[in-house]
Amino acid sequence: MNYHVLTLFPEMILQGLNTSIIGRAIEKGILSLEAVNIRDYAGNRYGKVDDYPYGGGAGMVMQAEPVYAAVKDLEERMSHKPRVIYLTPQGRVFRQEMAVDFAKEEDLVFLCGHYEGIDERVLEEVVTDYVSIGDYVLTGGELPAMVMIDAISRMVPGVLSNGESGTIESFHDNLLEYPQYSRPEVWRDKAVPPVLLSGHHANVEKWRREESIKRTLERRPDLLEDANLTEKEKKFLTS
Ligand code: 6GU
Repeated sequence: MNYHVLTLFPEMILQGLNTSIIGRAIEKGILSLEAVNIRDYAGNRYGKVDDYPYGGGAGMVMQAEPVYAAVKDLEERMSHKPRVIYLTPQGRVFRQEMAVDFAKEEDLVFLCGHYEGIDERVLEEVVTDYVSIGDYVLTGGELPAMVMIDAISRMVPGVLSNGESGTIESFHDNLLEYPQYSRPEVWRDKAVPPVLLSGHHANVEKWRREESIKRTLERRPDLLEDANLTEKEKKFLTS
């Protein structure tokens, strides 16, 4: 997976993603990360890439041509047309299924806007996916791009060490993860649920499934509509 991030703040992307699991995957060559400074395509000596909005109003708008030139320059170096993701609160809200889908791509281009956004005309020309990370407003697309890159990367084969941990966890099947416990067996008078010490694998699995469903009902009931529950589990929920 090769990530290409178009931004006015390349150092933010490079610093934010060179640690921990993602940094290791880049070192191993499973992922690559390139941050392109849109300012390098300004076409003037000052690196100015924004101007006042037509029709008036507050703030500045990022102009079409520098963004267009940066995207075209990237595309010329590729043998196929990549998906170009524009980070915007007006996009489809990012979910785990989308991370799984994006992880199948060879290249992904992230376009980060700032100020009051980017001239609509270049968005119409180059953007394939409009994505938001939730219903609140941020100052730019860099943090959302980093959030998406983190979530997508852990779905790329070889990035996580334990092959299991990419699927058996929160949002697999639209259920939240079951609670986890480690040593000691008793901590401040709180004991680990006995079934986890029983060594009875089937009972452990049954308990975890029930805890997942209970927890989802309590904290994220909205997820249950799309969860894959058995008839018996559905009855348990309505009882
Ligand atoms: Cl993708 N961008 C900005 N600027 N704000 C957001 C967002 C994206 N997603 C939620 N809020």
